[in-house]
Amino acid sequence: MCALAALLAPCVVAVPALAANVDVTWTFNISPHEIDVQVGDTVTFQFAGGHDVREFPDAAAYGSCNFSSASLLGSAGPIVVPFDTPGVFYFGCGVGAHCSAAGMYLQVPVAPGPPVPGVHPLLLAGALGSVGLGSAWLARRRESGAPLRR
Ligand SMILES: [Cu+2]
Repeated sequence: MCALAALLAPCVVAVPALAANVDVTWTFNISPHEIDVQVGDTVTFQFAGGHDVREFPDAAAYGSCNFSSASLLGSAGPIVVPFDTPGVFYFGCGVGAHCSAAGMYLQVPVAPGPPVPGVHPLLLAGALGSVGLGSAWLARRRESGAPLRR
């Protein structure tokens, strides 16, 4: 029982944090230009008007404030952007020269979320390993002709 408790203990530690939201005041010369989140989190661009939020397709477009292939997410805040997959996502304001000259750009690295709750990977691997070992042992006993029970 103690061994089982020891196995289960990491599961308790691995319980995921609740999804978080980060508010960004979307204005000239935002700071910082990078916000780190996890899968499941959201970022909310807070602004009244006079700006927009566009998502760049890649780092190159982001680095040069090139909006030719960017997607418009909205022209009035608040704009809530959910992050469902890991990766780095790039945003800028497409109004005038707000991106290139007024610092309205933001990158959001999204880290993979915590493990799926319920089954700890080590516990699952251990259970599968035990089944595998048990089957192999049984097979060897049968091959040797030894009785399975005395
Ligand atoms: Cu703007």
